[in-house]
Amino acid sequence: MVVKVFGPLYAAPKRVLVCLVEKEIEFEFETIPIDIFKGEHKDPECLKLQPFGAVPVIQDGDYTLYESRAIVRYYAEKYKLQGTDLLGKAIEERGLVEQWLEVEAQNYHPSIYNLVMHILFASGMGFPSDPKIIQESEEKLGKVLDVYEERLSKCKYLAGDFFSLADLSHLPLTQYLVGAIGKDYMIKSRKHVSAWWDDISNRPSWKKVLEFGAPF
Ligand SMILES: N[C@@H](CCC(=O)N[C@@H](CS)C(=O)NCC(=O)O)C(=O)O
Repeated sequence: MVVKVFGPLYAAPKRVLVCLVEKEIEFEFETIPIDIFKGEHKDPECLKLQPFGAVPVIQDGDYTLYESRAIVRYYAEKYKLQGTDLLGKAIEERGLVEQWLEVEAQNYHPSIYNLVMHILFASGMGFPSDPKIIQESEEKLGKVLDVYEERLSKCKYLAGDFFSLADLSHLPLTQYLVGAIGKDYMIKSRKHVSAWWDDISNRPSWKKVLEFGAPF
């Protein structure tokens, strides 16, 4: 069965791609380019697949799924016994994977997303970059990273001593933070966060996804 991934070059789709590579289904997926800067994600055909007008969407046979974190949970479960186990073995480990996935979505993502939008994309997307939002987002993200520093001083990865979906989910936007938006000091100034980032960003799966290219 070939998995189709719509909109592969952006951050949220990369969350899906790195999961597919970790689960060793990389030779069974096909990417369908969608240019969000040309508004292709709002075309009627795309809206039929993702009615909120965003990527990624996957089509796995006649099964369609959107929302990147739902998609990675789906594949981690569907291919539980193949490739890297991304969910933990015991139910308590699974609980912690889910907890840190939620932390990524609810605490980490909003601040880093604002930084990316206001530092990188504001002019391209036709809205003014707001220095107040940038400053407040950096402060909020710093506080979140302080919690991560404490957590990662006790275990190698967020959910424990095993790489999981929780860590994987941080890859795309943290890559912007250390790269294109030039705030790598936020990671490097925190010893345990820095060691964690070095570890997860050097995984062959992520290096492979970066080779697929990025618009920025
Ligand atoms: N919660 C969604 C967010 C997806 C999302 O924001 N995708 C971006 C690309 S990284 C997008 O399609 N942006 C276009 C838009 O929102 O108009 C998910 O995780 O799948």
